[in-house]
Order: sequence, then structure tokens, then C-alpha cells
Amino acid sequence: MRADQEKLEQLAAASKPSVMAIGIGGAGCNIISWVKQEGVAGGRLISVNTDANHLSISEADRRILIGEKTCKGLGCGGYPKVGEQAMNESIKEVFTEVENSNILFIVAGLGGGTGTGGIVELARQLHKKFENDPVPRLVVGVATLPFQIETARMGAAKAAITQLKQYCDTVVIIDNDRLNHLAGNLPFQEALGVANTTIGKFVKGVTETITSASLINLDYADLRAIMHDAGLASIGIGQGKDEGKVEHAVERALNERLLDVEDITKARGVLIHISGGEDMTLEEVHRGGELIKRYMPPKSKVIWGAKVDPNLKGRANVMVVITGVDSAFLKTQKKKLGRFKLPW
Ligand SMILES: Nc1nc2c(ncn2[C@@H]2O[C@H](COP(=O)(O)OP(=O)(O)OP(=O)(O)O)[C@@H](O)[C@H]2O)c(=O)[nH]1
Ligand SMILES: [Mg+2]
Repeated sequence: MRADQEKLEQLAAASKPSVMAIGIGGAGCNIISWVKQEGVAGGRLISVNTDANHLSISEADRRILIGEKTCKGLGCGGYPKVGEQAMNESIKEVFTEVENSNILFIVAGLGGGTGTGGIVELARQLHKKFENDPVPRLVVGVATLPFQIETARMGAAKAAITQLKQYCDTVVIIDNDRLNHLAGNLPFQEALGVANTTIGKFVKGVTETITSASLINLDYADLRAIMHDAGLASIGIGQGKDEGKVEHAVERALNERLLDVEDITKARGVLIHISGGEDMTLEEVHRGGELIKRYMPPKSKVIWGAKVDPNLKGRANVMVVITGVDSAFLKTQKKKLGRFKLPW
């Protein structure tokens, strides 16, 4: 009887997913600050850093200074090993926050010390902690690749991704260079701003698609079907306006992917999130979804959600998350910025 009750309670908890996003290191905290400023319905935001100064200007629901003994609040100076130690030192404090979350986004810019070492160590510890947990959880790593000019940081980033793949359900990789290229080669600070906004939108978009009522709802099971044990993922974003806005936005999102996917025909699934003004029709949304279905390999799972946003009159925004892909960068460490052509 008691066991039944416990089980029901666990299942009830799982059917109302709670989402948490944890930013680690400078870039991770900047991204969380962006989401905090924008607001996110149904998600809790945590920032962790070894750098007390940076943490003090970060915005989050909770800020945790990690590795106080190891780093004395001064950062890791670019050493991932130190970031790993710092996370390990403070893991109990971080764990007090994650207990009730079903979906965890762990977010960092790869290439420095705190983010690189910290995200891998956190992923490893979460994997161990949740391994035999009766409540299904989803741990999604979200990481940026260093800019091309940061050559010395590429090796550490690549090593971190290899490990993240082992410990996370999905690792969404955003190539800072590719994003900058798409945004029109901006000055460094502005490029970072675009990166933070894009990644922030991804976290906010996925969270709100499953926590708040939408035109077409996605639930936790949908998300799990696409993201559980799914390896690497690439996201793409696109905007469209007026006649055919959803279709145009879909096409752009498929073209403007933020990671060089090696072979799209091997993709495991795709999640599409469409938002548009009150003028957006269900038919338009379905056409957008069908377009992506036609484009993806026949066996891949395609799920979509849609939301009306009154601020988007006459416009549509589309985000696609393609999971189970390979990246040329990981094999060769060279980045490709080539365009992808639609097959029609
Ligand atoms: N998207 C994005 N990337 C950033 C930002 N700041 C830095 N980066 C990238 O992220 C990498 C890591 O930088 P940080 O996050 O500042 O480093 P950290 O993890 O704090 O590491 P330490 O300062 O060495 O402890 C850099 O090499 C950049 O490529 C940011 O605000 N947004
Ligand atoms: Mg730092």
C-alpha cells in the first residue's frame, strides 16, 4: 500500500516536470543572467562560478560560489582541472538544488577553467547520482565551442565534449564562430551577446514549451523521446514574416544551424518549436512541421510545439533541435562553415 502510494507520488511528480538551468563559469553565468532578465515560466535558474566578482554581477534565482578553498573566489585561470576540483569541492551544495528537477540544463562556454572542468564534473556526478533513480530525469548539456582565434582552447573543449557525451542525455553544441558568421561577423563583445541571447532563447523556449500551455503542447515524454541518450545535438534558428512566414522560418532554421552537422541522414530526431503572432494559423504550423518531416531521414522522430506570442504580429520564429548527430569538428578539430542546401 505504502509502496503504491510512493510510486504514485513519484509518477505524479514526474508528470509535472520541473526544469532547472545551471550556468557554470563566466559564459554559463552570462547566459543564465540573460534568461533571468527575460524571465522564464516554470524554470529555476542557478549560477555557479569560482570567480566571486563575476558571480556578484550575475543574475539568477540562486548563486553558488564553488571551490572556495581551491580558488579563493578568484577563478580558475583557464585550467579545467582546477574547475573540476572546484565543482567536486562544492558538489553537495549544488546537489541541494537539483533534487526536485526532472530536466536539467547544464550550460557553459568551453575553453576556460571553471566552465570546462566544472560542467564535465557536474555531468559526471549527476550521471552517478541519477543512475538508479526511479524518477526519470533528463540532463542536457549546453556548451559553446571557443572562437577560432582561441586556438589554444580547442583541445580542452574537444576533450570536454567527448566526456559530456558520455554523461549527458544530449549535448547541444553551439559554435560561437558559426553563430557570429550568421550574425554578420560582429565585434567580439557583440558576438558574445548574440551567443548568449540564442542559447538563452533555446533554454527558455524548451522550458516553456513543456511548462506552459501552448497552441500545440509538448510534454516531458515527447522531450525524452528525442533527447534521452541522444548524443550530440545541433540547434538552428530562423525567422520569417508575412505570407509563408512559418515555412521561411523553418528553411532558415534548417540552414542556420549552429554546429556543423556531419551527416544529417543519421539524425535521430528533431524537436521544433514555432512561435508566432496571433495571426499564425494551425495550418501554417502544420505545414512547417511537415516541411521538416520531409527533410529529415524517414526513421527519425519529429515532434513539434507551437506558441502564440502577441508581440510577434505578422512574424514567426522557429527553433529546431536536431539530435543524434555527429560533428566534423569533433573528428578533425577543423570547423566548416559551409551552407546546407534544401533538397527542393
Ligand atoms: N557564448 C558566450 N561565450 C563566452 C562568453 N564569455 C566567454 N565565452 C566563451 O567561453 C569560453 C570560456 O570562457 P569563460 O566562461 O569566461 O571561462 P570560465 O569557465 O569562467 O573559466 P575561468 O575564468 O578560467 O575559470 C571562452 O573561451 C569563450 O569562447 C559569453 O558571455 N558568452
Ligand atoms: Mg571565469
